[in-house]
Amino acid sequence: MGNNCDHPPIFMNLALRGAIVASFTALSQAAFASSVAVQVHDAAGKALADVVLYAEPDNGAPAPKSPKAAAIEQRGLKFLPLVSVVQAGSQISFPNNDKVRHHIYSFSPAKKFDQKLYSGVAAATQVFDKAGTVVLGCNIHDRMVAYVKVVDTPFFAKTDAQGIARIELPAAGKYTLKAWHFAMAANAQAEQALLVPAGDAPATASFRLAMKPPVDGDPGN
Ligand SMILES: [Cu+2]
Repeated sequence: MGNNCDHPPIFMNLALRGAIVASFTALSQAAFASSVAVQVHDAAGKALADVVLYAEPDNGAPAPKSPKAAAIEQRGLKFLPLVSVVQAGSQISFPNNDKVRHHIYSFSPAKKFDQKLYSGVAAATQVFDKAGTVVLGCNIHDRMVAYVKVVDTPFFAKTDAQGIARIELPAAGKYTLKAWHFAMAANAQAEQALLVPAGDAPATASFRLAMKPPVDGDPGN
């Protein structure tokens, strides 16, 4: 009996842990009744990270506006993250966490701006209000590059190192699912119809994106 009295706490902990895991699972399924899990590979079958995926509802209703603030920092003479996705109307700040100054610019039609030399958080926040692709560079450091994909929908995600992304959706129904990668070929098949069935199980989709051929003489390729 004495032994038994020492052991119950262990069993209770295990049971409690199981109950907590189960209730978290139930909660997350309830909160996101509809979603789509997307797997992206390149033409050779290699998982592709940093692919922007976004879903536009097919019912013609305007997408809800919920722009969120984002940040692209500079650290180690790099922009971080390399790829950002925001809904049109979102603000992006550019904290400089390097000891040197940077000078950010974009010539992209979707968002042109020029942020003269600065350090710390002196750079003005920029509003990205037009859908499109924005390429950022630094006038001082030629190798610095970042991409901002501005989309007209709040339903988006970016693939992880395994080439997987999950987009939470407001409801079951028909969507157009689009993919974008900064190095994809102009003729890449980057759009597909998506039917999200009612129910708890996520819909699934996959893309096989053709990439641009490597540039001759580029040691990175
Ligand atoms: Cu720089």
